[in-house]
Amino acid sequence: GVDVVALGESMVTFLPSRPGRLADVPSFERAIGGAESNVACGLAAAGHTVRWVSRVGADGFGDHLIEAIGAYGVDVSAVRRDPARPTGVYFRTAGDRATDAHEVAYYRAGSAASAMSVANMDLAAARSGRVLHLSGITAALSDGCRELMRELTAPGEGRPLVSFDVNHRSGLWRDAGGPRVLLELARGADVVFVGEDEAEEAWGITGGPDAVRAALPEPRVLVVKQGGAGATAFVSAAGSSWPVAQFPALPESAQSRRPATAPGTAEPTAYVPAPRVQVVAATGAGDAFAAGFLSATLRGLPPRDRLRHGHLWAAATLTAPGDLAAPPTRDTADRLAALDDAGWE
Ligand code: KDG
Repeated sequence: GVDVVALGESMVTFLPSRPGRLADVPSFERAIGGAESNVACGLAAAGHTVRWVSRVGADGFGDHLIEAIGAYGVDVSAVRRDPARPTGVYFRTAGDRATDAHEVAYYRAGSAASAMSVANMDLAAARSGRVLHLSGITAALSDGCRELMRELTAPGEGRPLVSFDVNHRSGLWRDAGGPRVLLELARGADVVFVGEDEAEEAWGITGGPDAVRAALPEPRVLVVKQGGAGATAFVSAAGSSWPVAQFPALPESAQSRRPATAPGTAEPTAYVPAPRVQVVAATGAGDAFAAGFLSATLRGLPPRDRLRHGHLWAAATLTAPGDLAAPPTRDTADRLAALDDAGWE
């Protein structure tokens, strides 16, 4: 088995050659995107063993995705080609510097990956890692994809530890059921990543990380990302459906201070502020954060350091134009993560 399997749709991504409205951008540069394969590539670049499981078209874009993701060191042998459906692509514009407001144009309806289903995926390959990383994007792609997500997150003997990034993309859902499906999937996962803004948009939760935890008490690990401010991790010993031995327990000393008081929560919680960086493009930063957090988790590091690695990996992506940037080397990340608290204010 491998450390991590990531399953989801990847797309050839077209990055604008200059800022401005989609209507005005004259040319685009080819890159790759896909929330789950972004996580896979980051983890593989950092030396973890990783497999990406997906479907792509039997076309040149599919060739490119397989080659580019494989070049990061990700095992792509379980990726299937669909001769009848194309590989999805998307175009985006450069974000406004202050707000990162940008346009996204997806061409993925009817793509090879949108036809992923319980029947046409290699489920054994999907379950072949210690961790299975999934995201809410997949559930939005089609009914078959939604069923596949339910199958992969169903409790059962031999289920890998499921890591789930909510990734609410309101534009992808064809009906109003998205928020409920995402909440169900999150409840069934072991490690959940969600943005504070995302929790408000999808579920109407206001009141910060504690309110998100109150609504989502099941996952053993819940990470609430607070944008440029920081991130909070809740780590509980209870309610775990997977072997604790797979996921090192937390020493008491690892618990770090947190900004807000948490009424009624006695569980270990860590808050780490985000380093301030000049954002070039925010797309993919959440994936990098998840990859850094998972990498530190697999290495048995305490919650504070998992969050710090998440932030450092995210910073590498925030300061690059594409959805994906190589993470800092383990050495560099460890040195930066070891700075004292003053360095992390
Ligand atoms: O998280 C980054 C992704 O959003 C991007 O790479 C493209 O997977 C993608 C999506 O569905 O938006």
